[in-house]
Amino acid sequence: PPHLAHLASIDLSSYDPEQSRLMDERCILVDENDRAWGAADKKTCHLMENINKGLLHRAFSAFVFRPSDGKLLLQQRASEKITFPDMWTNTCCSHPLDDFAEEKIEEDQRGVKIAASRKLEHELGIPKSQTPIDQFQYLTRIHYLAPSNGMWGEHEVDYILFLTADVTVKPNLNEIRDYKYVSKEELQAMFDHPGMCTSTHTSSKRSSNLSLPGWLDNSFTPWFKLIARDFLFGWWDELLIRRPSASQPLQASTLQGIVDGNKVFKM
Ligand code: DMA
Ligand code: MN
Repeated sequence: PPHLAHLASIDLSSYDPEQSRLMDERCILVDENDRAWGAADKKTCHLMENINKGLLHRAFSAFVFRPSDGKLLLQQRASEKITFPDMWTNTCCSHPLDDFAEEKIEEDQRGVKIAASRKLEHELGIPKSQTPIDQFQYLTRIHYLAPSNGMWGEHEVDYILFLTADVTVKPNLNEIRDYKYVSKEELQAMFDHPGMCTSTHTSSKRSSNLSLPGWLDNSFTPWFKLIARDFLFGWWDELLIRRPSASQPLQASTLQGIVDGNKVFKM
């Protein structure tokens, strides 16, 4: 195990109190092959000082699609978030926690699916009854490293999960600032012209005044850009193509076997 930074010296008092409190959650530490070897609090895991020594933890990225039209639900992270505030990203990301025995189950990726259902409720207010564990489709895992601002960043083995479901969203404003459903074309347009990332639900606008395309500036989280670049659009096409008929709902389970789920893709 790497020698970790002295955490007592890191002061969270300038951050949002609720987000500071959540830094005490305990993440699952893994090696590059996603073998669990320990646990550490979220603060320890997200300090670049520790990440630069190789500290790596397990995470998930959930993508929720609307059955009727195949649109993807995006969220904009709240300004209160300590890492990657205000950025647009996939439906929900977080960590399976060492604090809960059921979130450590590796068979059928059950632990990360349980964590995804828990966080979809916490961040977006989606009742757990609308996100049954068995309905999540695991696609693959990516290993990536991305600095955020100042001393914070991400270094994760991230499980990509798809779910097609009708969900009721009641945003937790400490977590998400905004949300919207987008088609493939609409998401592509957001990447090409990030200044157009306005909302369908609130009047909030993006804070960035850069004119760089969204692929380059801070309009989107780094992991969402990586997943979009290498995987998302292809899988989304498959999801729409494999739809049994226009009147039948999309099923994420039709994507079974589309990618090597045993692999950890290093991005
Ligand atoms: C962490 O996401 C997980 C990934 C894949 C980046 P997050 O920062 O939204 O998680 P949390 O809100 O639980 O800290
Ligand atoms: Mn993380």
